[in-house]
Amino acid sequence: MFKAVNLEIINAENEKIKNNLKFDYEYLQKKLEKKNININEIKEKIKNFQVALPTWGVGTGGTRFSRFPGIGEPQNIYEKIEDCAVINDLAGITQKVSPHFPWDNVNDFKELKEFADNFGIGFDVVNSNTFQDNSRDNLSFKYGSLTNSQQSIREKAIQINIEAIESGKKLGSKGLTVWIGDGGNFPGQMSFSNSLDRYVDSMKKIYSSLPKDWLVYLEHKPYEPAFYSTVISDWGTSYICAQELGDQAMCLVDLGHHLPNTNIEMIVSRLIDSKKLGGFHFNDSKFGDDDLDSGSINPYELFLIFNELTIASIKGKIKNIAYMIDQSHNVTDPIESLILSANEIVSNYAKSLLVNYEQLESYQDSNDPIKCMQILKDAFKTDVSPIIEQARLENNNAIDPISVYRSLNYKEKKSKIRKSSQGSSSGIV
Ligand code: AFD
Ligand code: MN
Ligand code: MN
Repeated sequence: MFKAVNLEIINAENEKIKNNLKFDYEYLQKKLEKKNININEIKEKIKNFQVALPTWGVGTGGTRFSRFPGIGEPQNIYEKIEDCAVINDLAGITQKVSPHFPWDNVNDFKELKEFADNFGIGFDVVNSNTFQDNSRDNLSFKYGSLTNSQQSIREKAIQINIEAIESGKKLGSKGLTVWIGDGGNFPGQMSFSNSLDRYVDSMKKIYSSLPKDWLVYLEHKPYEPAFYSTVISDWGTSYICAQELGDQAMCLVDLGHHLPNTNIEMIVSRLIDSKKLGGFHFNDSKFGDDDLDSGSINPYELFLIFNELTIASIKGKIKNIAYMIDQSHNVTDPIESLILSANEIVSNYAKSLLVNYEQLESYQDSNDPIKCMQILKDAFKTDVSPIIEQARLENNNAIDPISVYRSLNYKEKKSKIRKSSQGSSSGIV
């Protein structure tokens, strides 16, 4: 197998800080022992944790106003996979990439799969894009895709999703995420009722093309690009549609796709109990679908989400939740942002493993909100970085991935090989 980052470099850097880590790990081990927590058991879970990287996330994003490309940006799916492999070699919990079709233009799937295999990279859930025109055929998505009033346009959108499934099958993927930008900008522009009916009809056709061992993930979003109403606006609508479609349809929670102050962790719990929680798009936000780095604004929320996931998995209510990152990096090197995001995600998962749920439930039952809050806060405040770093060390990844990455001058070197893209076009990604 080919390594995107030379293992000798990683080992040499690890060697320099290994002793410090040993000290920190043993100190945390003793602290956790007092609480009857076995640090090694947690570390093993961390070593097996996985979150998928978005192919579109390794390119520099943009806003409505402009895009400022970085140097050495990946220009095609092969180069994107190479960047994802760098992240995975350093951070180690990002073995799979989630492609976006037709953004990711692939001519030879066999060759692409072999290329990815060589880097130890696999393919996660595939995403379909029916929110941009791509109008070779005059069938524009300007007024919607799967819910468009014109049947021919709906058919085109259905076809794009079926093609995404076909592509995913060739790459070894096991799922499709469907997010549509459909909605209205003005009251009265579209019938809420007719458009939802059309969505369900279109999705039924896509659903019938799913292989039996696949899932389809329905992703909701309250606004943008439509600013008055969207067809799949919230988890309730998503749940109703998933229910209507059948067992292979699940709901996907993108952390940025909620109105401000929404209690996302409670939505997660509700979806778990209704057996429809399928996956996540991790990111963070201050105002809307900001697609900022995970845990950069509200890490406690991320922890509280994992708190719901961990208690549910202890109780046997969930398994195989699809974790993906969905971010747009406008001012940072996406590789660095994705490394830090993966680290935040796994760290908050680790913190949730520190919660004594029996104790929490007993305080809940005896109506002791202070103790309940303290149990969660104690776990959240614990610095779990020695566990995460030790897991990385044992998995042959970097104890300190950012500093190893910086020592590589990776983008600098790539800028000499990769041709740079134009700088002035706007666009979310
Ligand atoms: C949207 C959604 C969705 C989609 C993405 C494209 O988050 O997951 O695929 O943007 O960047 O807001
Ligand atoms: Mn998303
Ligand atoms: Mn989004």
